[in-house]
Amino acid sequence: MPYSVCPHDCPDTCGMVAEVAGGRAVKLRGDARHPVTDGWLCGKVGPYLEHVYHPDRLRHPLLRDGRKGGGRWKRITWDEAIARIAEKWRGIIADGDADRILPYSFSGTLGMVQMGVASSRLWNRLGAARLRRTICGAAAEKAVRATIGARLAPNYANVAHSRHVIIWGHNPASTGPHLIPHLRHAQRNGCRVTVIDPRRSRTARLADRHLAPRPGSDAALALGIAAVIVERGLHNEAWLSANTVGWPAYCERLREFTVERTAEITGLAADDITAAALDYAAGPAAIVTGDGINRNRNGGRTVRAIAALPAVTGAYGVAGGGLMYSTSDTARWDRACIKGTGKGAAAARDVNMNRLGAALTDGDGGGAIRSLYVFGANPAAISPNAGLITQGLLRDDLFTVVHELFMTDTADLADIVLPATSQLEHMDLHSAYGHTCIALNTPRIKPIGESRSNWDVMRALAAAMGFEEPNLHQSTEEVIAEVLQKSAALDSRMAGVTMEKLKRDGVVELSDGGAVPFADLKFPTPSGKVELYSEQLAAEGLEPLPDWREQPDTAAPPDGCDDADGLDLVTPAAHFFVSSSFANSERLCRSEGEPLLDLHPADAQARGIRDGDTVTVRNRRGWCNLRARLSDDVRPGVAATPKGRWSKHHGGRNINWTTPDTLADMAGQSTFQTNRVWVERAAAA
Ligand SMILES: Nc1nc2c(c(=O)[nH]1)N[C@H]1C(S)=C(S)[C@@H](COP(=O)(O)OP(=O)(O)OC[C@H]3O[C@@H](n4cnc5c(=O)[nH]c(N)nc54)[C@H](O)[C@@H]3O)O[C@H]1N2
Ligand SMILES: Nc1nc2c(c(=O)[nH]1)N[C@H]1C(S)=C(S)[C@@H](COP(=O)(O)OP(=O)(O)OC[C@H]3O[C@@H](n4cnc5c(=O)[nH]c(N)nc54)[C@H](O)[C@@H]3O)O[C@H]1N2
Ligand SMILES: [Mo]
Repeated sequence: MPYSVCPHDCPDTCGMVAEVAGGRAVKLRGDARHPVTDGWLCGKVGPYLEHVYHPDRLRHPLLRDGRKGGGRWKRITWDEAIARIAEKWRGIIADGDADRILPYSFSGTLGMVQMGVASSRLWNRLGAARLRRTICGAAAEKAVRATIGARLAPNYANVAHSRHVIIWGHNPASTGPHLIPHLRHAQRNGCRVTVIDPRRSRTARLADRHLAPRPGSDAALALGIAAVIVERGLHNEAWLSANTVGWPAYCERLREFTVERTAEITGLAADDITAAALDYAAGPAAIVTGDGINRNRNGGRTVRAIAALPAVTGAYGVAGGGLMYSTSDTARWDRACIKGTGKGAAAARDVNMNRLGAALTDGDGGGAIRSLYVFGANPAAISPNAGLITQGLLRDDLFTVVHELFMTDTADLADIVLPATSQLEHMDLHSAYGHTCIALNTPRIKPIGESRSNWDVMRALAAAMGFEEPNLHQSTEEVIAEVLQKSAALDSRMAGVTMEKLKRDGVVELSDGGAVPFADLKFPTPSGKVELYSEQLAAEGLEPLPDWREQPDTAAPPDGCDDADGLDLVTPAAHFFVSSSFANSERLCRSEGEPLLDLHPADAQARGIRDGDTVTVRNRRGWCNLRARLSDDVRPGVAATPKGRWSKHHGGRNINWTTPDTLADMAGQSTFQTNRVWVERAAAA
């Protein structure tokens, strides 16, 4: 059957069914047969057809006409666009500067071809700089792999067996909404839910208990909770001895995190920490978390400390227990096939995507980037230290190509803009990070205007560059067929996932939906056990045991500001946007409301700020204006505003003009939530 898959960055990766009449998609609904989608779509993707048929969709390739960012464009043909890009790159390569060509992409689509293949094959062959994909969950991924060996997790339905669920630094009511019915059902059956978040998120409103710690203090909280459990003898000594490495050393570490000290570090009441610990120990208890918790300077340590908790009570491999972080490693894909092994496979240069501004300006240790090719990403709006990125994009000697559905903040600053297809217009294969289904998205309508898919553009570029490798010229369907076939050779469960089956059924559930990973107590770590102590991390010079440190923003206060007057700003997901995607939808902007800064009334009063005032949020990196909302939804000392706004809709700046491009403690991770800002009433315009 013709099947559609939501391509957006979300653990739910929904199955969708589009009705088409006379060549036009007229209706889109969630697939009722999909075990996670269960027939309904979220508030953002429900109106997806408005996105597909949005009057602002880019329809033709465009060439800059006049100064950068001047907003004047000339329509050109695809042939001319491709020829110009190839000519520019041949020149750069002839200068020996292939590694100063940078592809920048991330989460516009999570498709295996339109993102996985498209972000690697051509670029490896070119010998371009390799983008380190660290903006989202790199530290958490590394921490989870180091602790339990792989990103494996029970499905959402697992919480039906839980007596207690801790949702930690994660807001699934907005960011993975198909968990919520399972959670409500569990609550009706007596399960208690604790949400740990410095602000009262939509998920916190559903909880039985809300703990609001200081941002970046969660590693201490996790260690403090473990300490309470161990001190009362509620830990599972036999399980720990049999199934973990480093239990004695970890125990030693816990002594540093008495409940009193944990309370002091986190800003929580000691009694609340103890109560949460006792609930967790009573089990079966699951911990649900995502990548939001790792986007701070303690990101890796935090996830290490959280991932240790299920071992303390022996909750790994138990129905209703475990760590529900990510299912990404469920299927074994043939990564070499996906990525292609061109002669540039060992890239001469890595560019950490969180340091894009630096790479575009002073080169960040290499020569400044000469050509940037952006697809499936909107860094001028959504990457950290956006002011520096904008400054880099304005460089006259930078040749920027942006492949997009819309004229975004990033596209505004390009030399060439190429029109991209939406998910209803191209083919792709999707696995998920919140469940274990694999699904095939098939094209349902003709491309809007002259738009082309990511992979089709790259095939054209490969041809223009004279690259003859067959894997640069396969059709999307050929790519998928080959990857499926090669992956089946690596992973016997993949043998059932064939093109024929996917074309017939749309979605295939890989493991049986109720399976709890690690039930056999085999962990794919070097020791085969849960590694509370990680030799691997030690060998890399990283902290081998879970740990917490005070890790403040590294930037000094702006001139004339006192350190003590700074606020910790968190910028989590917006409910009605996905990162900056959909923030150009009139309907969804209306639902989301105007951009607000949540301030605690005490912090507002100390600054003479009233509800509804326009305020300037600033630090050494930059500033932007927002409207203040006074609310005890945030704890004192913390301010919050969602990510996702397009700068050009709000006077040319958004909150990412203040966010840091400092890297976290592991894996070059972004640190959006270690962001100290100073807030004052805006000067009257
Ligand atoms: N509606 C919507 N859905 C999305 C997205 C979106 O933009 N909008 N983005 C998608 C993407 S790219 C991702 S990675 C996922 C992310 O999904 P989540 O993991 O839910 O990430 P966030 O919303 O960034 O952060 C979750 C919560 O962590 C809190 N938080 C921030 N700092 C701390 C801290 O130090 N400690 C604790 N305990 N909590 C903290 C925030 O207040 C927020 O409520 O969502 C995906 N789904
Ligand atoms: N302040 C703050 N900023 C954050 C975060 C935070 O917590 N706080 N979180 C970060 C996180 S977790 C993430 S993952 C990043 C996400 O950052 P990005 O990956 O840049 O995601 P989007 O902003 O959604 O931009 C994706 C763009 O891809 C385009 N697109 C969609 N489909 C296609 C396609 O098929 N082809 C092409 N060529 N284009 C397509 C869309 O129109 C959209 O403009 O944002 C980060 N930014
Ligand atoms: Mo993300």
